[in-house]
Amino acid sequence: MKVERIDLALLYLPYVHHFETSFGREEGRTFLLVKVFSEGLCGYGEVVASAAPLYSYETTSTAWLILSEFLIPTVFKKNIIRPEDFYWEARRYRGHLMAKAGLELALWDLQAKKAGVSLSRFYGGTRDEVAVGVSLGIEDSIPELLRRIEHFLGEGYKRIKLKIKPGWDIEVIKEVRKQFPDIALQVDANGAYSLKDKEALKMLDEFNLLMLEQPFPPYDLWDHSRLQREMKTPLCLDESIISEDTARQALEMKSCQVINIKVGRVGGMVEARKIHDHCRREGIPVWCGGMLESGIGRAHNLHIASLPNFKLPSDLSASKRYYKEDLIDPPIELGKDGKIAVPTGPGIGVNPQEDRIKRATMREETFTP
Ligand code: OSB
Ligand code: MG
Repeated sequence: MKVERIDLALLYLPYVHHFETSFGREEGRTFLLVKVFSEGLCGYGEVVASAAPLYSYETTSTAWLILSEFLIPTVFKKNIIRPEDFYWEARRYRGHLMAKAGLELALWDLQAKKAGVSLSRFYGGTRDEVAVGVSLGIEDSIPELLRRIEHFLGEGYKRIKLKIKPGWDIEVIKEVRKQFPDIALQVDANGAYSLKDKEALKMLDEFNLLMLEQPFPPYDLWDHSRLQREMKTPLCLDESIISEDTARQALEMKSCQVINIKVGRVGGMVEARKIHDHCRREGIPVWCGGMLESGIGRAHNLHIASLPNFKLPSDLSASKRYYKEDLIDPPIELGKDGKIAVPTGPGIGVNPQEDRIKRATMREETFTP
């Protein structure tokens, strides 16, 4: 079995509702799809880099460049088809973890389809549905945010995550808690604070939050440790954790008590599993983060989140919460008890709709050996 062809496409999908983080407001999402072809099968992967280098230094343009000039040629030159082999070859190149993850995930999908089993089965997942929550952006006003929270609780979501930034934090959380005293609530700052905000952040302790995610910038493990020492709310790291080594270092330094695993951020499933297993050994719970993926990337996340140490609700919501017309059919839907079923068909287990992909595509290229 050989990879016969790899397709790369640049897509844009408008959101149902804008999404604002401490980086700014976005009305839609630009991302890449990778398709890997072999013996009549097609494996799909999504590259979660955005148009601008805000969440990470990667962009859709850097990912396109790294894939087309280095990663795809490596697959053909070394005759790679196994994702683990790709992982080892791709390690030679520094960084560009989202670009690597997109191609590695496409190879995982291909392997599982070849074996005729779902990715969850292939990975050794232990649950057939995953506890999820909704991640809500910054809004123009507190009443507007309260309305949105009410709406998603009404749809059956059992955990709410709110984006915060300086000026949209304590006062907002206070109002949310006043109206919803008992909901499972957590907040995410995407690195918008610094150590000089320590006293203000400590005020979050009174709101019974599940966790405070990434208060400081990515490369600040030490400052996170200094904050965690003085806060009872568990800190969760997202952007800071890019490998098993950074996870180990963060835990050794006591920089956090929870880890958010995003397969794109850590460079693929091989590394994501290492982080998962490391945390499991250390008794640290993980959950699956999201990058507002299309149904293709979200299906991958559902399979990953079926592994045993994903113990907290993941940022995985129904298709209609993100996009009017998701790229897959049927769409992903919220089931009972705030959970989403893990797809059971071969590979990602969902059906990408080529006509919708085509309509959303702005640029495409086919690569052959
Ligand atoms: O920090 O978790 C984050 C979206 C884009 C960039 C960063 C983040 C997010 C989310 C979205 O919170 C979660 C989702 O996909 O539902
Ligand atoms: Mg985050």
